[in-house]
Amino acid sequence: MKIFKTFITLLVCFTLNAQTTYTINSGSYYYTPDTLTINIGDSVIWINDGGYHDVNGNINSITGQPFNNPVTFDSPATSTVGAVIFAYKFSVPGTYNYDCSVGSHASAGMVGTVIVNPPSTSNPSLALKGRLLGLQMDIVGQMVKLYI
Ligand SMILES: [Cu+2]
Repeated sequence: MKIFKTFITLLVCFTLNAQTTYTINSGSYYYTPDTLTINIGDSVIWINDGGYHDVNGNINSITGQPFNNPVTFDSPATSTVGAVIFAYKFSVPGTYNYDCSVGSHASAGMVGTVIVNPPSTSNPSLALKGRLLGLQMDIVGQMVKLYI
């Protein structure tokens, strides 16, 4: 029974702390997927399928106005096929718009959005308080307390 309880503890901890890395393929003139919804703490990497591209979340290349993202990012451009153009771990929730600032790529359609869910949406199990499989369980933030 002790081994079983330990297993459940590990399982709950793993579920609460699970973080995902998503890949966005980038090419002329697309980001695929162009809209991606993730949870706070997840990471995104943009891979270059071909061409010369960057990941610009600073100044909108079409309008010249700031994107006003929760956090500003702006990667260098690369022409290396298969290279990581940009990798970023999102730790602030909100909507992030970005484009490729190379040439007229943005107006050709090379724009994208990443939506980062706040913790309450990403981890609905955080609201859990009660009994799991007969074990008294409290969840406080990222901490799980099991009373066994
Ligand atoms: Cu581009």
